[in-house]
Amino acid sequence: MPSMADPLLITVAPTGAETAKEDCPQLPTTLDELVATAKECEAAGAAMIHVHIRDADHRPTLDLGRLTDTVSALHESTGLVVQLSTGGSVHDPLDLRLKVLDAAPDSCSLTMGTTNFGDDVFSNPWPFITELYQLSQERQVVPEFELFDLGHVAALRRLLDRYGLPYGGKVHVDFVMGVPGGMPGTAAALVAGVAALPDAVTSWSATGIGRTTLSVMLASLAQGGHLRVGMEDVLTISKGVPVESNRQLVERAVEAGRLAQRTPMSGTEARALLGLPAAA
Ligand code: KMH
Ligand code: ZN
Repeated sequence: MPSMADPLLITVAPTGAETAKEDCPQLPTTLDELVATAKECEAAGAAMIHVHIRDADHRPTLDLGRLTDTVSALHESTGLVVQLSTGGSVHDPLDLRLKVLDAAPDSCSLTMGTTNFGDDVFSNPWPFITELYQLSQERQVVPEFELFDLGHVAALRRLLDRYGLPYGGKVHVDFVMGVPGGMPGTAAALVAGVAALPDAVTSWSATGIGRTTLSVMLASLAQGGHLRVGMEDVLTISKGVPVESNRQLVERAVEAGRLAQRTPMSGTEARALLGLPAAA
């Protein structure tokens, strides 16, 4: 389990699938904007990027050509671990979400159960989870297990018991907290989640949606965890003040980590943490 002295993994989730470009022009939605964001977030201290892409009209898409070009562009321009979202948007069908692995990312998100998601439902039935997991093992893609609820921790234990360890042999999870319909973004919920993790888990991070971002960040650091930040998860830097850029959120995470005596890890260190081979 992580300790206060461990290097800090900062994952940036710059775009997400929920915010419209017209409501937030600073949201990176084109490939050029995404690559520019990735470069500045890496320079600021991020080591992994969690990617959702958009189409020419800035709407969420799982277009395989675009996903493949995105993975290549991010690998060419940065040393970040590239994680593609298999969650997509709440409207994406399960078969297209499985096809995301055809774009050959380093890592993919893998959510451990269905959850209410505001007024919508984020669907992750057990057969989909097991199919995606076995596909990730076959394709040598490292999953990041997304836990939106405490029940998802139990589902992770069940998955590992039945299907063994992920590709690379490490088990990295991310608590996504404060989604309306999921677990609350509180220190108490994070403590309960961490205490319930299976022994096979080798690293964990946490992110709090919206106004829970700071409490989850501080609670994670207090327990020696890692951090995910980005405009997928929060659009204000303080009450009523819009986030200017993803870099600003990464810089804040670096500063919080510094207070906890944690130094941001590089992409190379993140690859080792996650059980990925060194970059080509
Ligand atoms: N956009 C949410 C419905 C993931 O990336 O895997 C799902 C999500 C999780 O963001
Ligand atoms: Zn996501």
